[in-house]
Amino acid sequence: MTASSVEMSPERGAVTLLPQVTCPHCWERFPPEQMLWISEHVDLLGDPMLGGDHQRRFLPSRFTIGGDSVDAKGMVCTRLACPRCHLPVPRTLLELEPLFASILGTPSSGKSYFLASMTWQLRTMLATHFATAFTDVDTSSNRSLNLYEESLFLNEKSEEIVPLGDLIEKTQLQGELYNTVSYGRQSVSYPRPFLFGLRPQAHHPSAAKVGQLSRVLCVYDNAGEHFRPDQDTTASPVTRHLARSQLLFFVFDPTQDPRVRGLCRRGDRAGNAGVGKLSRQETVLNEAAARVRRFAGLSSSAKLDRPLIVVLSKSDEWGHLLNGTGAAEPWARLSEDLYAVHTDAILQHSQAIRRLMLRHCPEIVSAAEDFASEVTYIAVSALGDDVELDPKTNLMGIRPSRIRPRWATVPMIYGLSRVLPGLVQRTRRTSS
Ligand SMILES: Nc1nc2c(ncn2[C@@H]2O[C@H](COP(=O)(O)OP(=O)(O)O)[C@@H](O)[C@H]2O)c(=O)[nH]1
Ligand SMILES: [Mg+2]
Ligand SMILES: [Zn+2]
Repeated sequence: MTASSVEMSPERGAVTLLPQVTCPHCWERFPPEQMLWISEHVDLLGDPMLGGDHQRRFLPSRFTIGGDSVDAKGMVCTRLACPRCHLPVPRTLLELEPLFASILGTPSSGKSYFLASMTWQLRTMLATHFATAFTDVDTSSNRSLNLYEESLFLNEKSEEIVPLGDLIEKTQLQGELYNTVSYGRQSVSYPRPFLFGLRPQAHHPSAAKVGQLSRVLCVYDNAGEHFRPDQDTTASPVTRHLARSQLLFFVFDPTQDPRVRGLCRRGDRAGNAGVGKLSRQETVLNEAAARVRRFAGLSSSAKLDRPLIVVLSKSDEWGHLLNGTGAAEPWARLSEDLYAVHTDAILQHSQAIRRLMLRHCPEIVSAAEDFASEVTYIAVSALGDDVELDPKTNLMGIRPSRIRPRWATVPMIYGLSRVLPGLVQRTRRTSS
């Protein structure tokens, strides 16, 4: 396969390959003809970089008429891998540029719940409001996230009160988040990206520019543990992609802040969401800022030139302090089936939160505004207002049928409107 060759795909006709492919794991860029293939034959189990239970990677010399490769034992192969780290690269990345988005925050700040609610709702919201398809790029990359989504939104115990901490199992999160690669004696852990195709649909006003506007959205859920100052060694470059990310989401959990906690709806009840140890959350942001500056080669006073979105989680607990802003989602209708992001509504909401934060946790505002020249504050609840106390266990829980995320898609859709304005439009008008 060469850079200029054309591949046929049944649903879209001829597609053009990009001259350079970006690996979503190690972020190396390389021409598509250097791509490795993943062998299929059982005798070819074992890859020197990935270990004994991974199929060997190879540079093919034989192809089928359909353009798939053939491994050393004669099996047809369809899956591709990065020539540097050997991790799988979905084919969509041969056609579409990646768009990197990183979520960071302290442990238990609500990153995984937010991510699951966001992606579940983006699947419908982007299609119904923004004429954009949002899909998993393949069946394997987003497996653990699909499980979180199912646990929140397709839970079998939909009418029983499920303790909040049990909706997404913590243990399930750990090993699934990283891939380990050996470079000789050095092993490196890469955060596992969640990969989504973003493409304008036929009725999108810019549908003709599908090639320019489509992306593979690569989202990283950074376990907060890795933002301690000593944690980003070469062996675990967990935060290097921060420097490459066009969109940064910092999840701040007001219920973990002792000064806000007393004002929360369910404040100090046992089993409450924020019951983990109270932590200084701005240190994570300061550390992330230092790393981004380091990897991007910026001076220590330079500000990030991309939008930083501070996502304030668990707003079901503290949203009443905002006196009503954020009631309706900030979309303005442009036509029957097309909406735009209503920028004034976002701005107003952001300013209300900023005032609240300045009153209660000013160091978060300073840390964020010191890091990026443009900071937007958005309050979300991954679960909604029906969190309740289970009288039997005295733990906070929710009946899965009553999960109604609040503003969970707003940070990403707003972010997309900033970095891909041709795909997601913005307006200052209210609905037409
Ligand atoms: N009340 C409330 N609790 C939440 C919400 N999102 C998460 N939580 C709670 O916060 C805990 C930590 O969330 P999680 O997403 O696992 O945090 P992570 O470590 O940042 O990924 C969960 O066990 C939930 O109990 C929310 O929207 N509202
Ligand atoms: Mg998590
Ligand atoms: Zn790679």
